[in-house]
Amino acid sequence: MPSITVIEHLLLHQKESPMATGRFTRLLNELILAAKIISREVNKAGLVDVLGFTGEINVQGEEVFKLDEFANRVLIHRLERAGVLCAMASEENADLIEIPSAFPAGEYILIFDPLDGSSNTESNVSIGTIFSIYRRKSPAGKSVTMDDVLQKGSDQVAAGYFVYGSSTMMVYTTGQGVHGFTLDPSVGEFLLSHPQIKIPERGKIYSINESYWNYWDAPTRQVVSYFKSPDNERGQPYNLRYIGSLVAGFHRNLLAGGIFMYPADNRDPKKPRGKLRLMCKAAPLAMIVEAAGGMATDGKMRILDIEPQELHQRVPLFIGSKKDIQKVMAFYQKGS
Ligand code: P6P
Repeated sequence: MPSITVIEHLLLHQKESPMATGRFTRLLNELILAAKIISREVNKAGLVDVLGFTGEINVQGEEVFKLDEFANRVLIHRLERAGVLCAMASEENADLIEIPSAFPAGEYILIFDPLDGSSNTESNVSIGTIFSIYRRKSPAGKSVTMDDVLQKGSDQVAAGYFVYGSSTMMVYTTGQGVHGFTLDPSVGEFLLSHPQIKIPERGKIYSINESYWNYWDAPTRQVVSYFKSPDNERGQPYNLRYIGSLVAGFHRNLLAGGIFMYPADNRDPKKPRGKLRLMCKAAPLAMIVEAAGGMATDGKMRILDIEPQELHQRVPLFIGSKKDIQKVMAFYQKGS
């Protein structure tokens, strides 16, 4: 297969798409450049002083890793000057990131998690950058409001992630199929390697942190018991694969089939809806999994239908193969 870059693919295969515009390709190009810089730093993390904590605590009350901060800075630096955004939001920043007046503004809004799973950097586990793209709702020229940003996941115009693992990959969708590109470091280009990704209807893998068993409600325990029992529709237990890195776990399940779960638990009264954020993690991955034929729910409703109330709100997440998600919803339906 000839080597096709991301932009060639976008222009070749989605020319009828409203996303095959010069401004959107500019946005993708800047995201790709940021990812190449982050990938280079992640891949040499063990050799230079970018490991470990910065000693700071982020807006979520979590320790900030140097690579987190580095990735966040690279993305903001590249994207603020691209001339295609009117606002950005990052998991690492409490409020909206304004586009400095020195740079031209555009119509898109970018929401991202600069380095998901970064607590794993020290153990060389794959980590990733997740991004979500919306169009502003208010007319150009006016200042951007939180209303422009707090849009349902179904309003995303594109979503994707970069996974920094044994190879660096980019997976994204504009709603017309899900496509995977692998970075060829010898030419510095992401080349099409996984066209039209489709997630198997039923998986063989379930991914969850079972150490929270005692903090889950009854329907959640029934869900987990189902996947580890031989008496399920598969006729044998699913394999448990959990590496504490959402992007890596999601990517494996997207290709092989399976379900990733991070349910609500009662460990922390301040986080009754679980740990994962809706806007910079769940919504973009939900757009991708649906475009690949899968599903994503909070247990009761479609992730993409949730009306966000605040930028960093959290959501229980069940995401992956369609039949496995339908089973989860049936348990919660019965339990409600
Ligand atoms: P726990 C990483 O911090 C992350 O956001 C996801 O990448 C990962 O799946 C999850 O948190 C791990 O959380 O509670 O299982 O350690």
